[in-house]
Amino acid sequence: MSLELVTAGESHGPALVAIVTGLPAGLVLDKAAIDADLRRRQQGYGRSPRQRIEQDEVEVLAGLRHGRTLGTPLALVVRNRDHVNWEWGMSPWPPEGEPSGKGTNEVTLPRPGHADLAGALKYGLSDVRDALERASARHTAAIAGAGAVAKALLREIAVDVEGCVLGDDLEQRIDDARADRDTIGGIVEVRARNVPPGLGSYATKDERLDARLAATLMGTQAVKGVEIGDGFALASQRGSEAHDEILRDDERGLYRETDHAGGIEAGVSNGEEIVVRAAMKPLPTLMKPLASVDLQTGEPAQALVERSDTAAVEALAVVAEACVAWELARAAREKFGGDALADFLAAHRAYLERIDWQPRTR
Ligand code: EPS
Repeated sequence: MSLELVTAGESHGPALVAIVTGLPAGLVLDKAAIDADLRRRQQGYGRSPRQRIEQDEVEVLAGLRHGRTLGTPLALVVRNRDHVNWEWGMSPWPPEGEPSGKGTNEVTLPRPGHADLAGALKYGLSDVRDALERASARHTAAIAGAGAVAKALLREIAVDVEGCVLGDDLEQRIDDARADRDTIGGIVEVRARNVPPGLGSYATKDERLDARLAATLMGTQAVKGVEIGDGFALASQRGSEAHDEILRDDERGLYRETDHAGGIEAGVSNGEEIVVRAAMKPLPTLMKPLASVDLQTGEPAQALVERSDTAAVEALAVVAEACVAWELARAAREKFGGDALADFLAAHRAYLERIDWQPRTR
């Protein structure tokens, strides 16, 4: 049994839902810790006024009793407060009466870079809103919730995962872009410390930890590139500079002085810090719209303009952290088994003893 996650929910629908299966029974979950990650994801410079409407908070509908997991599917819900303003437009049944408020209008002006055109063509849509509502990055609130659960499991084995934005000129870039009615992207980095060696497998490509991290990050809205460790820079280096020499002393056991591999060799964690970066493209909703075509008339037009963020790079740092935590927790659950937390922890302890591995405390 592994950890599995399925999410549901549209950006302006009633709620986002995450269902997590495979969590060991007996894991303590703290609502405040999950809510803290939901709030972190909402913050950050450059977000749209939508974030003043939403006050993301988790409701747990199943799988938890008195704060401990039951080993049964865990159901998390995050309500969309903005839904009341879109009720008519996002009604699950054919609406009755007159439309009122925002969100009732059809979209026929696809934005370059969003799901609009691809979704409209794929499903033969006359109203692009049927595609863009699910494709929206609002969905990442559900991912942040599931990531907080994964981090709770990882904390039990002293693994710590942290995301951040690279580059300190972000606010200036955002101010400049907003003044130009434009948008920006950026790069985020996630580091995971004290990950035991042996997570993931080279047995098949789907089991490789690097492939799994790349897939989960590339599966996140607006991500167009992922690198592990020194990534693209390794291509221009010699083997003698690119690889991390293997050392040993009595205190530390086996260790490396460098971490060009980003903690993963042959798709398996090697015990060093896992380092992953993701590149986010500029957001596609521009207040100064790009050229498009009206799908109703076939005539040239300007792309849809509606409320949106100038940048969401700081949000991506939190979401990428959640994605990495999720895949690491999943790989740990595969390695150590344990439908009960005590068994998971006992297997982890026995494994570290067998390989004589020293925890990484730095
Ligand atoms: C998004 C458009 C904006 C973002 C949204 C993602 O939403 P709205 O159109 O309601 O202003 O704010 O992200 C979120 C709501 C969120 O919570 O992250 C898009 O088109 O992808």
